[in-house]
Amino acid sequence: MDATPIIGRQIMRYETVTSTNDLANRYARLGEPEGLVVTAEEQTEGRGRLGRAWIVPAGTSLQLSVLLRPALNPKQIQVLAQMAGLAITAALREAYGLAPALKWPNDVLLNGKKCAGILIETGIEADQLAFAVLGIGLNLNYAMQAYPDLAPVATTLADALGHPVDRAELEHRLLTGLDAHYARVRRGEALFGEWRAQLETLGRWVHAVTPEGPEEGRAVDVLPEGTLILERKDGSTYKLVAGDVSLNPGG
Ligand code: BT5
Repeated sequence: MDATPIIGRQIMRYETVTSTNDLANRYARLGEPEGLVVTAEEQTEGRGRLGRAWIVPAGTSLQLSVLLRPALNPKQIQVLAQMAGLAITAALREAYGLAPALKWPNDVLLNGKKCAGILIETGIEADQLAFAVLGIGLNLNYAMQAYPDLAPVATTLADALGHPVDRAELEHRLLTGLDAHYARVRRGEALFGEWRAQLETLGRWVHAVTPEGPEEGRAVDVLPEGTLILERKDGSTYKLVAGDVSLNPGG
């Protein structure tokens, strides 16, 4: 057992920031030790992957970034997203009896809609991983109805439960879970099997926008470093390394 908790041994709380990932990246470059957590009530430039925006009303939710310095090579970085996905789903199951699922590559779903997103950013020096920043956004105490563009695909815990949740309690539970999973990562354990078992994308017919154009097929497998394998109608396969899929019941 690792006796000392790493994640959350220092928590810096801000009112308004551009992005908690910006601050965590800055602290990383200043040499702060791993485990530092940066949280904010409000992000003016909260971001997702591929330059997309992460939009959340101030003071409602969990928006946090964790500075990590794992002994991983850059190709293994997906284990950090797997660790975050597992910690989030465990917290939601244990605290509220919810039945969350994971969607490839990095989303957490409740009732088929996204309630949390994960953003990993890395600092690479001489081909080595110097640090990683694990950003987590988890929608809590607001109604997604107020965001008509997102409402068809996104949700909040309050929407799923019908009542608000205790944010401090959930933050503590999430950080404790992240720390426990990070201890496993440091011991070299694979989290992939557990993560894969919760991945509702597998077996589904999906559409994807890829660098080579649109693709569609059945998601038949996923590889530990994150690549999703699609089987097209003609039986050929396509390996989706990055991007997004939309789940589609047809096909
Ligand atoms: C993500 O990106 O889902 C990663 C989100 C990470 C946010 C955290 S908050 C703390 C830290 N600081 C940051 O600046 N970021 C991290 P991606 O898979 O690219 O999804 C982005 C897409 O999700 C957007 O294009 C929208 O379609 C949708 N989206 C935006 N805001 C959302 C929300 N609050 N809930 C659900 N979906 C949302």
